[in-house]
Amino acid sequence: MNMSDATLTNAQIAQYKDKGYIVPDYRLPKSMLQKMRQQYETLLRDNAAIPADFMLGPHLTKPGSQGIRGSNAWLEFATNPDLMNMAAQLIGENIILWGTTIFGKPAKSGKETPWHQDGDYYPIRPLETLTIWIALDDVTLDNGPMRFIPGSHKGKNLYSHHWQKNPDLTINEVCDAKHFDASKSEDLLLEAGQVSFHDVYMIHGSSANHTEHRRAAFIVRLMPADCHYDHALGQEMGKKHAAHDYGYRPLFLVRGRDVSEKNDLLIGH
Ligand SMILES: O=C(O)CCC(=O)C(=O)O
Repeated sequence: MNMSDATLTNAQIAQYKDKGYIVPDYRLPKSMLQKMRQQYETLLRDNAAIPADFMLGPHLTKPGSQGIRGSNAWLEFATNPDLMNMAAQLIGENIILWGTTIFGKPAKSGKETPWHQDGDYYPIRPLETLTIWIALDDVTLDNGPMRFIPGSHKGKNLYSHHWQKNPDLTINEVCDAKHFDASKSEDLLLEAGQVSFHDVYMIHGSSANHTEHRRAAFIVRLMPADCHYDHALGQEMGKKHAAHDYGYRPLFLVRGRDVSEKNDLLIGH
């Protein structure tokens, strides 16, 4: 790999600010991608009772309320120095990792992720999060690519959502249609090992996967350590999203220092 691939260009940083997402030139080294895919097989085997569509916190060895038995290997993948270098270009040198998820989108049965904003239920103040979306498989138009509404992050608005109880959805909080024009969406077509970065205010979603090809992605949530991950607020919000453990998430200071001086770096560990 060319070293410069792990560095965002000024044009890419400008695009992140303008559109709310970017796909850098970077690709994970083949050996890392292979290890991640092996770890994913292990994770699925160790957690056969948990639906593969949505697996919360594979980087945690202490099971959360979803009961996942995870592994440190995912923490290592999530904090890969190349990824952190690019993240630092977008959110600064003080970085806290507060979550990971695998959206597995299994072949033939992968569920839809409805249009939503992530930030609607994050106990982070001020609200900021950078998501790194890492493709473990090739993502095509047919197997449920992520779709972004470019520019929807601008203005830092959290738009109204409604609750849609539907077993065919990965999450039930759905952004009200009046806030965006789905015909303006951009599909995230990636090869396995490519990554994208998106802003917490971005409206995004993905359709179901009816193909023969799995579309799994490992997702990393990072916040600048100027922000406060408020566990007490998380416990309050957790009443609605109990399965997400927002009140007890362990925080990992991966770079720099806790600038806010408010983050509880012990809870959940
Ligand atoms: O991978 C998907 O289909 C959905 C991911 C998502 O909503 C997210 O990363 O916030």
